[in-house]
Amino acid sequence: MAKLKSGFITLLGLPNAGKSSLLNKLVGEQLAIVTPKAQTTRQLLRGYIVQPDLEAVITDTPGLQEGTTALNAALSKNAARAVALAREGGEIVALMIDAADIGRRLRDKKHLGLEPLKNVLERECGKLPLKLPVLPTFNKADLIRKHEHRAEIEAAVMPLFNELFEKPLKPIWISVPTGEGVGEWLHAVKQALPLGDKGALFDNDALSDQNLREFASEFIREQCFMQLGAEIPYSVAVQIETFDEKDPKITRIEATLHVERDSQKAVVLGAKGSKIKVIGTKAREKIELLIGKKVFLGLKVKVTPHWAREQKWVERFGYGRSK
Ligand SMILES: Nc1nc2c(ncn2[C@@H]2O[C@H](COP(=O)(O)OP(=O)(O)OP(=O)(O)O)[C@@H](O)[C@H]2O)c(=O)[nH]1
Ligand SMILES: [Mg+2]
Repeated sequence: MAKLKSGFITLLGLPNAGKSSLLNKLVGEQLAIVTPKAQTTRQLLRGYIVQPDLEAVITDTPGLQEGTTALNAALSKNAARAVALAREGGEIVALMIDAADIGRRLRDKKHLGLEPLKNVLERECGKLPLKLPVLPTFNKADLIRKHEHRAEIEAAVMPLFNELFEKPLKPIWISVPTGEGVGEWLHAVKQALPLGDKGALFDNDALSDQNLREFASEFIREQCFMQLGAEIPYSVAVQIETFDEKDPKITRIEATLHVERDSQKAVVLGAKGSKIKVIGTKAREKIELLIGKKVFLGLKVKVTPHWAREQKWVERFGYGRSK
């Protein structure tokens, strides 16, 4: 059996660092949803990198954050769980830093704002430093062009890496839009991964059903970000009620959009249902592209008061456990 580098890569970082953007860039498809807002991703999303000498499953995680609601806590727990899983498999974590944000904070003489990384990892993964290969990934390099600024940012952040992980690898600077450093990043990942059998990581079906449901749910949330005002998307939970692939010609998906208040329901529906219609049409088009099949997408909107504060609902919507 042919051998190549093979294994799991977990993308980790604060909200808005650019994890989903990098996943999309690496898999060459717009799988994960990306928005300028923090706390976009809610699911652990897997993508696949297949090259002649590398096969990897790359997991995008929700940004680590302190749990002020059941939802925040569950999302962080999810991401940290991904790290714990990676640790068992001896795989690699890419901890991503928004270098532009650190640059601004240094200039304004503010806190670096990285405490949630330490707090969450310590709480969820046990004693620090973690024995796990970690690749410090400084993203948004396109916004920090000067070499001395990069050096200053790196010097400010690396002590934290050394506190969190036993032996961090050499940091790499990347930019998702320009592609700077992405080849070098992939090379470093390849070096760190073990040799394995070709095809060993994948079942034939590159995207599992579970993953498809999660992508579908995220695509619907993406359209909420695109079509609705600034705050409402954070109050929307998407629950996939039906994902029926029995008919070879059309996949039937039914989903409920839970919002927290009546007033939000009215906004999501729009005048005579016009908003929910656009959300549904656009999300359906993306889901069809992903699964390569026609999709029927039925959406309903329901008020589930304060769902984000209640463990029961957060869990039922598939966003994980907060405890
Ligand atoms: N200039 C620049 N912007 C970037 C880069 N990478 C990502 N972005 C932008 O940063 C914002 C956040 O990107 P996401 O990929 O959604 O970030 P994330 O880490 O997945 O965020 P969460 O899902 O909230 O944890 C988006 O507006 C991206 O377009 C980069 O290399 N350079
Ligand atoms: Mg994301």
